[in-house]
Amino acid sequence: MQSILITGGAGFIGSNFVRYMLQNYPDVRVVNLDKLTYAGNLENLKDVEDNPNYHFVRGDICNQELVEYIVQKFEVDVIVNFAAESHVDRSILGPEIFIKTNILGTQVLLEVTKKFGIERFIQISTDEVYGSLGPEGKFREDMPLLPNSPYAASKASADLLCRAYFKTFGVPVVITRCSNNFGPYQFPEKLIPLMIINALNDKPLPVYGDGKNVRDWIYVIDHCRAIDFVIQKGKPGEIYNIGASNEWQNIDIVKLILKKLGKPESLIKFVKDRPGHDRRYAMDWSKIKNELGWEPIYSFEEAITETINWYIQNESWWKRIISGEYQNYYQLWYGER
Ligand code: NAD
Ligand code: TDX
Repeated sequence: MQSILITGGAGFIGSNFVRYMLQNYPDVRVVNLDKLTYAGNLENLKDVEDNPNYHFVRGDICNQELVEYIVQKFEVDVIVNFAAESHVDRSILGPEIFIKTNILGTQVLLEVTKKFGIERFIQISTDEVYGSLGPEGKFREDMPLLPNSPYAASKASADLLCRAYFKTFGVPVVITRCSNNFGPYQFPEKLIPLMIINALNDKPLPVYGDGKNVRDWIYVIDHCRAIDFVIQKGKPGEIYNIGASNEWQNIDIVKLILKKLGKPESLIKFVKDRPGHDRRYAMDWSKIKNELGWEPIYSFEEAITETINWYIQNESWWKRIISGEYQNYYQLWYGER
């Protein structure tokens, strides 16, 4: 690998991955193509913007002409596609953009990968494509795709296009499906940062339904490490689940955050459930462990404490975000709950 195109690199996981690549591969050129939607934020990458190996291009993955130009200009040999509309609740409010970016955008990237013979295309997918689990069992790579939200359906559609481009055209696609990430730079619409910030502001913490939905949490840097393993050793046409065997009921995560911040549980407010709310996610990640040798290395206890501290120390980062468009979204979604 000499030149990697990271799409969506100004978002939460993408920015952590850009930083990870620049730190671990000082000889690799890193190109970040990001549309800078409400979720994209160049402040996430302030510390790397002067790195001579780092290049930022503002643009849309749906723009094939632009993607072709970038691939030629920077002699890209690997593409990692993080660019997406990523929030389930927003996909309930307005699904169209999810279809455009997550499905049509992925198809554009696949087409360019095919046209220029790019060596690897890594599609960053999600556990949500499998749907919802009962109290037992875990998602395996060979399970059917049963998405329940417009977001999950758009990600599942992109996975199927990746499969088709591999089978029909031999495009060297590898799909990863990771469980819920947490860590620095996560946009405060997602559970963990939303709860930290509301608690810091002594605002109600909106827990959907009975709070007993289960998510399997992984520290974002462990996810970045797994993607690195997949770039190096992943087999084209294969799918790799990524997880950390760290299941939590939402209510327990919320109580943990309150405890660590020294805030009262009376801030918790049970609100109207998310429609189509998946009950439980849990990943079987034995394939990536056995075949590629990856496993998570960060302790949840330490990583969540560090993440909470990051939000305490980076108030100006989130204050700028929550004072903008976020307010309209928050009113629209939580106002009626
Ligand atoms: P995010 O919303 O924080 O970031 C998405 C980024 O994509 C933003 O920078 C945004 O500006 C950019 N983007 C959106 N539309 C674009 C377009 N048309 N062209 C170019 N850039 C565009 O999302 P995230 O949480 O960092 O997730 C990144 C990827 O990882 C997504 O594909 C998501 O489905 C997947 N994923 C996320 C999680 C999680 O827990 N957050 C778990 C598994 C998989
Ligand atoms: O205010 C809230 N209250 C609440 O109870 C929010 C925002 C969430 N929740 C619940 C819903 C979920 O059960 O917390 C859980 C986590 O919610 P999100 O942070 O919205 O994540 P989730 O819906 O699980 O999806 C995430 O993981 C898979 C990411 O947002 C996706 O991008 C990824 O694909």
